[in-house]
Amino acid sequence: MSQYLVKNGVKNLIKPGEKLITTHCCYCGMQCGMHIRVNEKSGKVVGVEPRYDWPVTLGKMCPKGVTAYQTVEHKERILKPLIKKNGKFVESSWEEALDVIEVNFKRLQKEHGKDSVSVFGGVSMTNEKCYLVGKYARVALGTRFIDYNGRFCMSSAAGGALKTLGIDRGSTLPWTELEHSDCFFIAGSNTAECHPTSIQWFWKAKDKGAKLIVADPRETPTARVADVHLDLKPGTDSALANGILHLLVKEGYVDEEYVKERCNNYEELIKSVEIWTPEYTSQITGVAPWKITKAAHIYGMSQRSVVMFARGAEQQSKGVDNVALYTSMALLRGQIGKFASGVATFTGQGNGQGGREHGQKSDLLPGYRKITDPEAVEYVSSVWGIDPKDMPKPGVSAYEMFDEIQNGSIRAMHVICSNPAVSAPNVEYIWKGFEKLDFMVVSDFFMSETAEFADVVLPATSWAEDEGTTTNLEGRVIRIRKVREPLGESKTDWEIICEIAKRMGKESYFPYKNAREIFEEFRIATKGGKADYSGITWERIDKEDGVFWPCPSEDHPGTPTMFKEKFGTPDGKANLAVVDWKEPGETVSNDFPHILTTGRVVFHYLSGSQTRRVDFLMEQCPLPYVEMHPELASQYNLSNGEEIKLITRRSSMTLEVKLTKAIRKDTVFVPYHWGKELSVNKLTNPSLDPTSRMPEFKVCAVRIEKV
Ligand SMILES: Nc1nc2c(c(=O)[nH]1)N[C@H]1C(S)=C(S)[C@@H](COP(=O)(O)OP(=O)(O)OC[C@H]3O[C@@H](n4cnc5c(=O)[nH]c(N)nc54)[C@H](O)[C@@H]3O)O[C@H]1N2
Ligand SMILES: Nc1nc2c(c(=O)[nH]1)N[C@H]1C(S)=C(S)[C@@H](COP(=O)(O)OP(=O)(O)OC[C@H]3O[C@@H](n4cnc5c(=O)[nH]c(N)nc54)[C@H](O)[C@@H]3O)O[C@H]1N2
Ligand code: SF4
Ligand SMILES: [Mo]
Repeated sequence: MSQYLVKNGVKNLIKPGEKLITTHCCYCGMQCGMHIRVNEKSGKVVGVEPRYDWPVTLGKMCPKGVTAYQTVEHKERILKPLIKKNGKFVESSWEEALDVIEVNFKRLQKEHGKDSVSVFGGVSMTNEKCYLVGKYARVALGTRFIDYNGRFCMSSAAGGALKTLGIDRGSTLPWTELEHSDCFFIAGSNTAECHPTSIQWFWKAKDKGAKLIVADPRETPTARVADVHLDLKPGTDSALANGILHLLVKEGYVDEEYVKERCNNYEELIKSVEIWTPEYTSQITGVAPWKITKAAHIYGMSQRSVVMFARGAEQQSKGVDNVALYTSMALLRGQIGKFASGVATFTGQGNGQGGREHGQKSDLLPGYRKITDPEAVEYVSSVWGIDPKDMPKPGVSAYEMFDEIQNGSIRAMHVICSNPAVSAPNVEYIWKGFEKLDFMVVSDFFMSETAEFADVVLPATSWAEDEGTTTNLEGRVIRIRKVREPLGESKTDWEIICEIAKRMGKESYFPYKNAREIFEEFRIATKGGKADYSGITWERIDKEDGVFWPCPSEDHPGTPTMFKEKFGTPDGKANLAVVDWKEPGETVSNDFPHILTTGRVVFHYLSGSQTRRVDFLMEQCPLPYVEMHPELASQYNLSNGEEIKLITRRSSMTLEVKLTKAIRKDTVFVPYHWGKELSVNKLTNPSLDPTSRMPEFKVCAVRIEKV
């Protein structure tokens, strides 16, 4: 007799000798629902089945997701702690590795103060772990220097949302409503490659007549099917958005009543967009005036529209301005807080939303509380059982920590769940920083390019070996299940933190026996904060297919739609953005005449540390390349597949040319999923957004040389 796992009425066949564990994909913010196939006898992960009844992704998965299970039992998994001796890693016991960490952390803190030890976190971890990383830095190490990879990811989206709406919940509406929208304005998102399982919702809406507008310097697969493709020059989003706002105002598309009741700054906005005629906007953005007008008309006439953006618009030295201006389009149209309409950023990493709310950021405490707010410090200190006076001050952003290494303030770093040796901008500076550190620890399950710099590498468990929660791109808190026992001697990130805390004499503050206990403390720590999870229980998540925060009590239904009545600002009103366009951190010149932008391909994930270890994905996309328009290539007499040198003000690298008409003639694009000499971040500009401290991954000036 065949056996089935039945979920929400959907029957999933269980193969003989196997069991199915229901969880979510470890990679992007879509957090696709899946069942992992486990051999009952060996306990090993053997495959994956999509989860058709998961309401957000309905059984769809992408090439990364369907192969993610192969990383769990991968032969390159780190199974024992490693200590570098005479330049070579040697396997050690946990005792020995923890001894080395204890001695070095204590020595450095004694000689140079508590802040000399820093933490660099990541958000491919559960909420429980992300929360604990923040507490680890503040309580176990007592350092102000903590930041995380989300600084390179969601910080501008967060900054823009806080400025305009007062709360940073990535999406103001649930994804399941998208099929009822009649217009999508998508800026700087390669949706089909980076959030592939979203596309089904756009198709459903399109089948009912919805319109699609895409702003991207490249004709991505999503731009190709758009009604209007706004092929803007990289770094000109705030000009484009001002141009659209100008037309919304001039041509009577503003929902005057909504704006009057719910928004500030309308008069100022009218003045500020005055100069942004289609012709002037075109001069700055390079987009034809008729396209700008057509986009404004389509967007202006739609009744249930969603403005969406991703890193294309956000990873700029004015990412916050861009987000605030795009968000203002939705505000002028009165679209936020209503059914099937609103604004959304495409959250990047699996727990990019939850991971940014609970204290890995240099200035945040759990529940989106500010570490500079005495009341917040008071509250969180009481939950943690520490004296508020002992709460460290705010630190600095991810890239700026490397300045602190150079000036001698930071002497040690513990990198948990990130690979900045590939993914940080101006990466040769990062390499120098790692070399300069007196002591470096990395927690990872693979020997990443960052781990290679470490003195001690601790074997963390993968996503499949622990349970907990994540928060998907909608703001829906969901359950991650333990699929198998930890491989080798690997330990979960929270166990590792508890071990080090014990060595630092802070054992009593980290008494957890399981992830569930951390979750229960975390609920209390978030209570009353902007990101309030206190009403969410693991049981509710199971029963309700996830719960949307804020959810302040167990009888509160959660908040799928944000800002129905008021915004999260002190006066409850949204702040329309009144900002002009600014040049990118660096502009083209005779020496560096073209624009370089960077990003992703469907087959790889971030620094590639995981996906470069999956054969199928490497067969599809083994190496980085430069996308270039044939007309630009002809200036240099280049043909497809030829090697060229890309040179920026920081460094140079050699890459193959991939000719395509699907990119602007003044711009080249390189995917960033490779390390060392293949890392395009050797070239990128670390110019930072003044508020979000987001680096400008999306725009720098480049020269091309034939080799
Ligand atoms: N396949 C895959 N999927 C992923 C990831 C991955 O690594 N691989 N990573 C996940 C994570 S963490 C993230 S953050 C997201 C990222 O998701 P996206 O932001 O969609 O991905 P990117 O490729 O970084 O950039 C998106 C687009 O921005 C465009 N762009 C470049 N410069 C500009 C500009 O100045 N303005 C505008 N409007 N557009 C510009 C690029 O041409 C590109 O098509 O994806 C998530 N999903
Ligand atoms: N040029 C350029 N650079 C970029 C970007 C760009 O668009 N262009 N995008 C930026 C963005 S949006 C992002 S999000 C960053 C991401 O940059 P990274 O943080 O470097 O991304 P990952 O490759 O996910 O690195 C995570 C590491 O942690 C390990 N890991 C995974 N899960 C766990 C876990 O649960 N515990 C532990 N301990 N380890 C784990 C993985 O094996 C991997 O080595 O890159 C940024 N860099
Ligand atoms: S990478 Fe993203 S879209 Fe692909 S399967 Fe995983 S969660 Fe889904
Ligand atoms: Mo990201």
